[in-house]
Amino acid sequence: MKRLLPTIQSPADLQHLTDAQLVQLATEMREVLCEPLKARSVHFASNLGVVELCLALHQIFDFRKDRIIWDTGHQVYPHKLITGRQKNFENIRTKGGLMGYPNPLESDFDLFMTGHAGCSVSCALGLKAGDDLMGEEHRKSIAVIGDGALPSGIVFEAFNNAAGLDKDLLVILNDNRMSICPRVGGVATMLDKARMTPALVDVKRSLDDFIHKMPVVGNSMERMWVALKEFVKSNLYGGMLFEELGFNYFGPIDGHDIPTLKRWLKFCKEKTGPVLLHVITNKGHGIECAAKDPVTFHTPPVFEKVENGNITLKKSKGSAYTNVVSQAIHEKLANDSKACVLTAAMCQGNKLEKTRAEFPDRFFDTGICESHAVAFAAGLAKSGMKPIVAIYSTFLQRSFDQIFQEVALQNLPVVFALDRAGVVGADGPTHHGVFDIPYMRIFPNMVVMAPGDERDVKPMLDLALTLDSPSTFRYPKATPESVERDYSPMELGQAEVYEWGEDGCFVAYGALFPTCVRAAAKLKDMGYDVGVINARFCKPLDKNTILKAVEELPFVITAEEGVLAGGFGSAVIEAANEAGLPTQHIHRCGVPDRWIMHSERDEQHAEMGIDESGLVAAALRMIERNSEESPRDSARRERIYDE
Ligand SMILES: Cc1ncc(C[n+]2csc(CCOP(=O)(O)OP(=O)(O)O)c2C)c(N)n1
Repeated sequence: MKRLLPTIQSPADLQHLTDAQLVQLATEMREVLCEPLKARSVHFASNLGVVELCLALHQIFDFRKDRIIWDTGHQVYPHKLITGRQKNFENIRTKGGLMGYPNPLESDFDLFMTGHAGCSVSCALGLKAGDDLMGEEHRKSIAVIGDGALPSGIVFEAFNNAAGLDKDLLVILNDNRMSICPRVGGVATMLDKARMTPALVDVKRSLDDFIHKMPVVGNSMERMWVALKEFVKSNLYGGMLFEELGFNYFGPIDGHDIPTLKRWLKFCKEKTGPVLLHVITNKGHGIECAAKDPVTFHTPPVFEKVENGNITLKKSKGSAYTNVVSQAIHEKLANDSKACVLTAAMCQGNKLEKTRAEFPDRFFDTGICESHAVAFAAGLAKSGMKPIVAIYSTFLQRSFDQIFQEVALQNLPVVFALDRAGVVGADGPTHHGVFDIPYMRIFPNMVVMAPGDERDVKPMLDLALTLDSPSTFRYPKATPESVERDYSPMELGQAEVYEWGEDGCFVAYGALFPTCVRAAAKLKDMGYDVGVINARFCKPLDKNTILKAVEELPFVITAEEGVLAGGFGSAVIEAANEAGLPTQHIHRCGVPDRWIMHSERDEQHAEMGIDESGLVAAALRMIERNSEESPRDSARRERIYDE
């Protein structure tokens, strides 16, 4: 049979296809979705689940003018395949290749570069309001949102606003009963109830049409029809929350049946005001193992073998910092009945499954609701518990204000364990956790720290749980490393001097410590005596140790996997400046003031000069610069040292 997918260069090429051809196309698209996984980990099960929905949407709407926002954006691969990006698809998530999320730089069919969940309805509503004001009322606006993202608070803010504005907005709820892990909470229960009434969907549609077409004669007649509609609503689909919020709710419908999807999309297209279409899909649809185990197949490891539709996954590379931290958290909960842990829908990502199973009373999954999670943790702390908020650095940004007000301002002992802190490789700029050092260190009383290596993790968590103020520690998406040394005990605000050197010093904040140790060894081979300090704390900063280096050594290089603006290096310069020390011989290595695109984490480190050779090069530049110093400069430096 002739393959159809290669003939689809743009959604315009879909228009003449029959439903049977769309079904064939869906099968071909699923085959292509498997391809990248032979080489690297990519989002998988969510994409398999929306193939038919994507095709139906592109046939019924024209997204050269209409607007579509795929919430989060991890399920955007089918959309990429039919919007002119097929030939580059194989290189998705590699340096210079397609991004794994929507990217307006790749295509006009992508409107926002996103990767965080929850903002689709707000953006689609804003687009509609903007288009109306710009005289482009004909443009339709659609948000496709999963049942995992749906309970995010901002979604309900958008629903509230949409109903108030009464804009023509179509929200498609892609309900596959899964977040990454099984979905949790009251909205999940509500959706489960709605699933039980699919047979009544068409009755509801006919009644809705009937009610809308009935002439309204006088006030009492109007009241009667409103009452009838309310009766129908509450009896046929359980008084769905969406209707109560002012949306016209339709569904649930089968999200894998193309004719059904098209029929309902056409129907919704003609509706005015905010409409929600509830679509039921299977995460992993069409690939048996993915449908059976959507948790593993959300972003599975590389495929080792694909045989007769069976997929064998490559064994993962071994441990990660996440494992070390989750093990430490588990031990804490086992030994301290006040310790508890919170995740915002990332139980699997944070590797907290064992803790969830063994301590269900002290494990809280809030769903994708980071700001709520932080305020909730504040409540737990106030009542005497010791909450550990385990959230990725990038997602915790969503709760900046709760960190400020509910936690820091109250000086509550909440511990923030920030996973994926630093650059994250293939996910790219939507997911890099590079802002947390500045956004945490600005709060009074916040203890800001980072383990230098694997050995630092447990003592740091132990210390955090003894504090009576909030604290945070960060760790990267990386294989843990351990530096051989006489281990210095973890003490609040104390750095660890790994080695003192007469020619200069690296001050490492966090997991770049082993890289700095290797860079110093290389410099030693070249004949330079460069020391290494494992800073451990950004706040309180160990001024005794670090300013001694600033004061005594020809150069100091700070190394951090975070933005330079306001980060650890800035903290060192601020402290030196406050102490009246010169700072021009302090060089900061970290994340520069531009977006770091997707590629391997190693490639990103090299790009930013925070890999071993980048750090060596930085040291050599400092050495060279110092040797080029004018006699006046060096006299001045000597005078300062003498003083
Ligand atoms: C703010 C935020 N928190 C957490 C995540 C991590 N995350 C990515 S996809 C996902 C699950 C989304 O579930 P759902 O919306 O139902 O989509 P599905 O994958 O089931 O299609 C989560 C928790 C995120 N992207 N953004």
